[in-house]
Amino acid sequence: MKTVFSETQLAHAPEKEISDGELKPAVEIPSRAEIVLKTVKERNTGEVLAPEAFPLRPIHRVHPPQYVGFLEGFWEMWTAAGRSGEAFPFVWPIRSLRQDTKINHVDGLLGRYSMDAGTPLGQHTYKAARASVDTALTAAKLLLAGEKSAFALCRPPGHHAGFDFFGGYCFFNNAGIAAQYLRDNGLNRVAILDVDYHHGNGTQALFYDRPDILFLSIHADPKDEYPYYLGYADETGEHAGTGFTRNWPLPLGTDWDAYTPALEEACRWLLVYKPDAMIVSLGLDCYEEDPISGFRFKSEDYLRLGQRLAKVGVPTVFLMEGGYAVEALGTNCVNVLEGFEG
Ligand code: SP5
Ligand code: ZN
Repeated sequence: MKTVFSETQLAHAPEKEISDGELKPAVEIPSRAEIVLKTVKERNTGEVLAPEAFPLRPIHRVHPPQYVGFLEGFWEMWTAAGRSGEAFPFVWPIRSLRQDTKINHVDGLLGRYSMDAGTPLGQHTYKAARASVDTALTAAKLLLAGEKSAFALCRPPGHHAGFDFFGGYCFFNNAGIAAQYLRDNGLNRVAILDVDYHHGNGTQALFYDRPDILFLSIHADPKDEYPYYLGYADETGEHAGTGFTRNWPLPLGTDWDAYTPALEEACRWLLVYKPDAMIVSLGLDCYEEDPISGFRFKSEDYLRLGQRLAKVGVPTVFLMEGGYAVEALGTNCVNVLEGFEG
């Protein structure tokens, strides 16, 4: 299987993040991608390609120009306001606050376009996030050219980013943009299977009212885990999309045996839906040693995950999302790819 990766994705290099009431060392860091790339090369998974530079058009199919423009112009605005370090939002237009005012101040805009205070924005975030989208789109294009699978070594990740907001270490919704791109290039039905430990709230919301992009997610129960406000079992889509979203929230402590029934159900949905292509939002944070997560996958379980997904028998883009146990990340990720290839 071919891997797509761009060094530009390493330029987003946050130092710290706000979590558990503290400023802590950031966990969504460049070494995550570096170790996966190193393992892909060591284990000869296949050729590694640089992504094509795509125009903004496929991004604008999913995110509005105002949001994209905010991210693009952010650093200039931030430094013009006299700031120099990485930024965190801290005020949001929630219930009872005005939604309709035109905001110009960078602090107001940070809240307008975000969902949490846990996602640092820096000087090179925009260009790294663009490169991450290019990586996803290039992998999708490989499927259109006839490849049976491709690996998009994306970073920063994407599945928490919504229509017009960043959060959860995500800026552009790589999986959503790739899915829409596949639709726009002749595929009728695309499935997204999200196996990141956290619910893919951004991806779900993008396609919640659409039957042409099926969204399936297996994740830690949001009553106990980020993102808290989405990812419950009763969310199954709306309007024309009714029945085309499925969630399997699982308890903290879930191991492979407890995970398998949900995975089997998700695979049955895939068989019924018969997508022309599948995008796997491949978070690796279900791993037992993950520093911010609470599931108990072992490294060999990722091999099993890849084997199971191969049996679905659909052209597949694996697209990296989260996973923060850096030492094991390469092994776990390549285990999925090797499991899939058999
Ligand atoms: C893509 C992705 O995996 N994003 C995850 C974002 C999670 N943000 C919330 C982090 C909260 C960390 N709390 C850790 C508790 C264990 N000490
Ligand atoms: Zn995650």
